[in-house]
Amino acid sequence: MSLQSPDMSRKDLGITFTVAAVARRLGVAAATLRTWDRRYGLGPSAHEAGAHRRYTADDLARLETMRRMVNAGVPAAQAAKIAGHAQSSELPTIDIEAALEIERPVGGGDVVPLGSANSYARGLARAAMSLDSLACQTAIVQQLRTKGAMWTWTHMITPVLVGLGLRWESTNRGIEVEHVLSESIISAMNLHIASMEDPINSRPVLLACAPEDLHSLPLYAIAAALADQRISCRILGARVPHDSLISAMTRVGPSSVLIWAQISGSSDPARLAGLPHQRPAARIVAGGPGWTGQMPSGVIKVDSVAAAVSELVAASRI
Ligand code: B12
Repeated sequence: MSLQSPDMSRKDLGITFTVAAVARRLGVAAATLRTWDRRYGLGPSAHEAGAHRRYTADDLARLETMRRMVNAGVPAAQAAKIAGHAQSSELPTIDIEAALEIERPVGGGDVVPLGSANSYARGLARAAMSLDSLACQTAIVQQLRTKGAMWTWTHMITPVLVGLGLRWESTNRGIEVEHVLSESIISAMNLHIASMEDPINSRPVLLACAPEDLHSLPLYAIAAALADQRISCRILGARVPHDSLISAMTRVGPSSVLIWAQISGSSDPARLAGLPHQRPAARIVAGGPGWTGQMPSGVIKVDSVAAAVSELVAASRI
């Protein structure tokens, strides 16, 4: 633990960090850091008379390496061995000035409430809280490949999104975490969608957000779940103006159209009556918790991503 890269020793000037600061920086609980210290000897190596032991920049770099590996699925004991024995040149360089920022107390709310979520969701939340896009993306891609899009969305991603939403609601903080996670989800889902071969549908499915809604993640989850059934989509993305949706429908002649509203008031259901009546007819599905009020006749309302996928699959098979 005493090895220091030339870059770090030049910059760290003996500055050390508390367990709480390191926990914040890495996005792991302080209790986890204590466990890593007790079990694997990856702990603070600086001593201060009469005070708690503190972490050096080198300790921080080793723990960062450990966290990255654990997030990528390496068993903790193996990750600790690699991180503990790594040469200084193999460790990430710690920018001391940026690291010092984490010494500032930030108040409560540094934990994402996850309830009884599984270990995949917990790993994803840790990676997101550390703003580690690559770890988020890799973890999601892995589960998309092994368990499919519906499982990954429902059991890995949704608990983290709900937890981040609750955290934001109670602390007004964490938009940067939401953005990192959102971008990672979109990249991972797009990779999964692009790997689909030989779609079975000749008319595409159109996916759009309601005119004032930025919550586009469910569109990518739906597209990835449809890709698992070899159904191809066109994703129009966030905040799609009504006229643009009409124009897209006219140009591609979809088998079905999904308009997702996550927040109430982001669209007026009455406007759905003005969508073109095509031949053959497109199934119109209004999805998400944001739709309130009476739906025009012929419009199917669904509350969840899973229900939306069922409707769109059925329309693609007619
Ligand atoms: C990611 C996110 C964003 C990203 C979107 C990025 C993108 N490309 O999509 C960004 C940062 C852009 C964003 C912006 C905003 N957001 Co936002 N966002 C979210 C977040 C965290 C996830 C959205 C999502 O994809 N949900 C999809 C899935 C997870 O939701 P769902 O299918 O409806 O699933 C529900 C059920 O499955 C059930 N559920 C399932 N499992 C579990 C487990 C537990 C424990 C619980 C309790 C429930 C539950 O609850 C889920 C949520 O209702 C949600 C939190 C949330 N709970 O949804 C807030 C949330 C939707 N956002 C919210 C708000 C207020 C905003 C902003 C207005 C913030 C602002 N002041 O600027 C803007 C809106 C801008 C706009 N015009 O659209 C509120 C909406 C409140 C409401 N009901 O209207 C939410 C709910 C956060 C909150 N707790 O207050 N957001």
